[in-house]
Amino acid sequence: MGRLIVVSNRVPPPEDKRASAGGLAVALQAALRERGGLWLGWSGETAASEADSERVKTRVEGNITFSLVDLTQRDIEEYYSGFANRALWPLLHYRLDLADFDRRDTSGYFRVNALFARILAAEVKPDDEIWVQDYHLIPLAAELRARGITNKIGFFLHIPWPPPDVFSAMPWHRRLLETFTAYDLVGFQIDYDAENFINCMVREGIGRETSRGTFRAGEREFRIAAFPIGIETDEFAKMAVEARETSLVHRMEESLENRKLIIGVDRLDYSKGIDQRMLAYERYLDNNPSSMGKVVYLQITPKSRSEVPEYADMQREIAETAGRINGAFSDLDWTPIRYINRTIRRTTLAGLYRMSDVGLVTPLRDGMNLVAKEYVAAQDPENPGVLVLSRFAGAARELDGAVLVNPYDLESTAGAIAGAISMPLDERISRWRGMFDRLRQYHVNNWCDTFLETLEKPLNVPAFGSQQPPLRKAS
Ligand code: GDG
Repeated sequence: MGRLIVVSNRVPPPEDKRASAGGLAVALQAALRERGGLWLGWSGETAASEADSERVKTRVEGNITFSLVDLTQRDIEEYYSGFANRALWPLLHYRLDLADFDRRDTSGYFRVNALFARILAAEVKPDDEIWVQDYHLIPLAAELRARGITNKIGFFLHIPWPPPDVFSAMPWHRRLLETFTAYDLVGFQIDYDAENFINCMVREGIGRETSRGTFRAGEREFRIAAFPIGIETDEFAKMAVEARETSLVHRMEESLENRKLIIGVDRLDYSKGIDQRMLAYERYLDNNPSSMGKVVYLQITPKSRSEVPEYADMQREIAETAGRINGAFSDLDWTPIRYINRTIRRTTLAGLYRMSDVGLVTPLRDGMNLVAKEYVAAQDPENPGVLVLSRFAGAARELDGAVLVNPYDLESTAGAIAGAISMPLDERISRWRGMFDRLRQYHVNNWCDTFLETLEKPLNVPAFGSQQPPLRKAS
């Protein structure tokens, strides 16, 4: 078996700075270590000139080589902040109102993909397998094929895929769709995304499904399937047990003075529905006067993509909503919302999940949502909290013990919060147990292995067997 090559927008930092790496980075590195490999991506640094971005920096850790590319200011603005985060991100999260389709950004996006392909094509050996991660790099395989690369290439999209009427609002929708045909396997988080994608391809007349999950477009035939991403369940559960006893988490507990705790954890992003969530909590307080002074909602929201204007606006709006609710409801010795606008250590986060009575995860649209899974993994089996989860998160297709909500419906979300706060222990345990068992069975390493095994399989062999997580009934 040849090496594995992973390509993603960003590459994880060196080992000594990686203390709290998330499950995805750890799982991909485990897969790379197994076969030896290469991880290519943007360094996060700005190159002084175009010539400088062709000079790849490498870092070697055991049998993994990390290849880091600096991008010019123009590349960063057009490819990353522009097309990836102001066109594709809102479009794929169904937010046409926030999308900015700019010609220059589009050509910057294709230009940077061509740059990565040029760099990679010089490195690829005949039996290497290539795994491309996420929406920043959709045209990469097409660029590699144009340079004569015939290796197996897989692609996994971490975020949702919308139906044709939404996707076709982007002026270059067909051009982008056509580039997918260069892959051997295109993976999505859940079946709904895969279905939407197939509908987009068929609507554009690019090809047709020949059998379930196999798609033909001209001379090329490739697979399309769902691979719901998991977490490092047991490791996270262990971390939560340990973190629960740290002084910081004890301090938090003391400050609560026996009040119930609701927790929300999200990167500051409009897809996460943070503003609506605060409004639903406000509705809950309004509807339940007896809860006044008895519940605290902790929202941890590290800033992200602050260079994108829509994010700066949203940051202000959420801060205003939190301030307004606190102004209206606070008492001398109680503040209903604690809003933290910075990154918390991963271990502390695990301890905070464990001590929370309710995990409030209400994105307006989300590929999967790992916070929902981490919250479940962190719970005390004898006294677990309740997960209140948006039906528009990919995780809702899996986590059948969650209380599902429509985040646009403030009244029913408020009702779900009330129900979760007062849920009896036996119901909490029975809801939690099944979810936890499932998360243990479909660990993030399993996600990684299943994707790579499927990429290796010939098209006439059924895609996957029992290792693939079954999805709950559509609701
Ligand atoms: C994309 C897709 C998909 C958050 N705040 C802090 C912190 N976090 C960590 C969480 C979790 C991760 O960030 C967020 O993951 P999500 O899955 O919730 O969301 P995205 O970042 O949007 O990820 C998503 C995912 O890709 C994987 O495929 O599930 O749908 O949008 O791990 O714990 N971590 C620390 N401090 C924080 O303050 N340490």
